[in-house]
Amino acid sequence: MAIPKAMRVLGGATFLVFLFVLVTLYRSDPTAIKLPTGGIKEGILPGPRPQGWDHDPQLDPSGEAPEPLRRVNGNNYAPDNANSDRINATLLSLVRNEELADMLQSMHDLERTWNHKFNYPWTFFNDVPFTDDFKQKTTAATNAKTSYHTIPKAHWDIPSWINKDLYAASKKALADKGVQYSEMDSYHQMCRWNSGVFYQHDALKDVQYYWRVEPKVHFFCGVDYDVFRWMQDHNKTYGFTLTLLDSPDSVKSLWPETLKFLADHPEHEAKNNAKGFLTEEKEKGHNHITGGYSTCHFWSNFEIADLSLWRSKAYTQYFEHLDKAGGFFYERWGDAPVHSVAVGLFEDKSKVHWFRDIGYQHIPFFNCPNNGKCSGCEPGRFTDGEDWLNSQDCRNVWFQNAGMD
Ligand SMILES: Nc1nc2c(ncn2[C@@H]2O[C@H](COP(=O)(O)OP(=O)(O)OP(=O)(O)O)[C@@H](O)[C@H]2O)c(=O)[nH]1
Ligand SMILES: [Mg+2]
Repeated sequence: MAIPKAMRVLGGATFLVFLFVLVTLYRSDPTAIKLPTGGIKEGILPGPRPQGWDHDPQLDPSGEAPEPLRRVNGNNYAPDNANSDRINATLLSLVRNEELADMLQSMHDLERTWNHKFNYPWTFFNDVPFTDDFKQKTTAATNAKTSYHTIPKAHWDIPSWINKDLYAASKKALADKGVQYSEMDSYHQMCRWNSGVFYQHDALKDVQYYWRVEPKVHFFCGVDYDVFRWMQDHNKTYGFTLTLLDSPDSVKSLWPETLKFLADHPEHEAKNNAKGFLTEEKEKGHNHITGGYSTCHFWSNFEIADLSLWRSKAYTQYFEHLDKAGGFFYERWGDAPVHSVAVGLFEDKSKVHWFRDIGYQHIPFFNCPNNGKCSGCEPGRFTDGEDWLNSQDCRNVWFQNAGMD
C-alpha cells in the first residue's frame, strides 16, 4: 500500500528532529555542570544546604575532566620505565611513625584508584627519623619509588623571634575560646611547615608538582588519566576537592596582616583574582572577627599544586611577612587559610581547578561524585557528621566567584 506524500514528509521531519536531539545529547559536555539554583528542597539530604543551592552539585551526573587526558598505553607509565610519560611530580606525605596503619590505608586507596596505573613516587617527611617498619611496609604498598626524609631542625623548630611568653599566653587564650589543637606545639609547627617550608627541603628541589596525601583519608573513584599531566596541559597551578569555613579566632589577624602586605606589594595582586571568595561574608560574624576574611579556604589535606606557586616572589615575600608577624604561633593560622588567601589573591583564578571527579574523604567531609567509577561513598553527601557541618561548605562561594572548572 502506497504511503501518502504528507505522511512521508511528516515521518522524515520527525526522524530529523530525533536525530538532532540525539546528536545534541551526545555532544553535550557532562562535566559542564551549572550551579544549582532555587529554593531548598526538603528531604534531599540532611542538614542546611549552602545558600542558593537546591541540591549538591555532586548529585548531578559527571564524567572525567576535559581533554586532553594522558592515559596508560602499553608500558608508558611502568614503574621501571626510565623514559616514562610521568612528569616531575610526587605524592607527598608528612606523617608520624605511629600513623603507619592510617598511612597504609590512604596509600591502598590511592594506589587502587589511581597510582597503580601511573606509578608516581611517594615522598615521605617526618620530624623524626622513620622506623624500618614504616619504611618497609609503605614501600611494600606501592610499585612506585618511595623515599623517606627527616625534616631539618631549622625547618621545624619554633623560630627564634617567637616570644615564648606571648606564645604561652596566646595558646591559653585560644584554648579558652575552644580553638582546636591550639595548645599543641607540633600542630603550630606542622601548619607553618606545610605553609611555607616543606618545598625548601632538598628532596623537593627538582620537583614541580605534588599531591598531598594525609594518613586516614579515603579515595573512592577510579581515575584513568595522569592528574599531574592534566594540571600541566591545562595550565592549572592549584587543585582542590573541598572548601570550608575555618574557626575565625584561629586566623584573627591573618587578613589584617595580608592587607598590610598588599599595601606594600600591590604588584602581587593578580588581575583576575578570587578576592570575593576571601571576603564575602559566608557565616554571619566571621568577617567581623577576622577583619574582613570570610574564613573560606581550600581544605589543604587534599592539595595538588605546582610548587612554582610557593616559590614565586609573591608567595616568598608573603610567607616571610606572615612568619615574622608570628600568627602561626600567637594564633593558629593553618596552612589551608594561608595557601588559600595567597591563591585567591596572587593567582589567576582560571588556574585553580575543582577535582570534582576525585572521590575523597577526610573525616568528616566528602567529595563524592555521581559517577559510575566511584564506590564506597554516597554521591552528594557532604558530611557523615552532625547536620550543622553542612553549613561549613564554602564551595558555593568559590563557584560563584570562579565557576566550577
Ligand atoms: N611527622 C609529623 N607529622 C605530623 C605532626 N603533626 C601533624 N602531622 C601530620 O600532618 C598532617 C596534618 O595533621 P593532622 O593532625 O591530621 O591535622 P588535621 O588534619 O588538621 O587534624 P584532624 O582533623 O585531626 O585530622 C597529617 O598528615 C599528620 O600525620 C608531627 O608532629 N610530626
Ligand atoms: Mg588530618
